[in-house]
Amino acid sequence: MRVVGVELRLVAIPLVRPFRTSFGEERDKRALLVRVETADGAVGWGECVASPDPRYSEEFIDEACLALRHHLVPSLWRHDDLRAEDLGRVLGWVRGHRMAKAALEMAVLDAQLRQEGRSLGAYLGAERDRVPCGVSVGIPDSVDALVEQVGEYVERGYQRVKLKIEPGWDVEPAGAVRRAFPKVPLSVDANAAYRLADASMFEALDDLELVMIEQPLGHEDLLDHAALQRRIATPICLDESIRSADDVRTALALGSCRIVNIKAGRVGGLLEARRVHDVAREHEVPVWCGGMLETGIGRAANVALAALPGFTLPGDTSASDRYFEQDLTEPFVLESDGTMKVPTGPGLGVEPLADRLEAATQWVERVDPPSA
Ligand code: OSB
Ligand code: MG
Repeated sequence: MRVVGVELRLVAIPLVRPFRTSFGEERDKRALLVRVETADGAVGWGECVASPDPRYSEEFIDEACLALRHHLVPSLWRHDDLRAEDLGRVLGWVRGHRMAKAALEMAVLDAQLRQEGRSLGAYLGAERDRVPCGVSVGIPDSVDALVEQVGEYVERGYQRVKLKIEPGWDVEPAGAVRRAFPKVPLSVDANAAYRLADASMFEALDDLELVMIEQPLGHEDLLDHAALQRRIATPICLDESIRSADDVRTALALGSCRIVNIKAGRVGGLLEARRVHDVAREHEVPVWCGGMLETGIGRAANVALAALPGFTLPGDTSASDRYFEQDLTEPFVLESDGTMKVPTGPGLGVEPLADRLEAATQWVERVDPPSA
């Protein structure tokens, strides 16, 4: 495959409710989309999970654009016979910028698989046609509002509810939710907001029988996570700390976690995400698919990934209507059993709807090969 042109596009879509975490609040979803065209006329779409500000990770939308425009996309021009499997090598000279790399890989892979008439799930090794879904609940204004929101999601059938916590909003709201819903699988996500000195708060959370505590400590604090895991019974799940399959090997060797959240964007792409999955599986460590409030484009990839056999816990693969009034693609829906169908069409199996895309677009820029 020869890539002959790339389009970068910023879209913005209002969220149905603001999403607040320990690191900030989002009221609309902004996403950088990547569209590649090949010499044979195939088209592929990718979605970059970088946010406008470098709060969740050091990556952010503007720098992802720069990395794509000046370094990543131009690396493709020299290759006449390119496949997605080559991108690790072709883009490997660029250090970091994993979210930007992942978006380009998704687009190339989508084009490649569309050409082959093969679905992303089948390509990755999906073993299921539906995946169990959880939901991630932002920090609202009050405990009552939280309990009400959780009730809505439980009613809809989500199989696991994750509460965002931060210092001052932890044991009390999580306890209130646990009392209101004694049987619902619950987890909390601190997004790196605590320190090992806060261990007693995590010990108190043990009483709530959570499925896991996600990223309690700083993203570089693998030793402290191991120390915390030795002090608490609830499994620690790492999100921000895991940026590669090598990171998982290190974290598991240290005992820093017992569960891994996999986000393809965070680890540099779907192929590295599969390697993360494989390492965890060899260690019999459960993984689940995280989310970054993706539009239908990124969601399609998440749901395909989540169908791999090691994804044994419900993911943050919620339905389109949990995020948006109108998604960019046909909506992803929650089935009555709390699962979501894995797309079966070629490539991602979805594409942006022209009118939605038009309405959401903030700007479009082309990156073309130097004219011969
Ligand atoms: O930590 O998992 C996280 C959203 C944006 C950034 C980080 C995280 C999240 C979520 C939402 O928890 C998951 C989703 O529903 O997409
Ligand atoms: Mg998280």
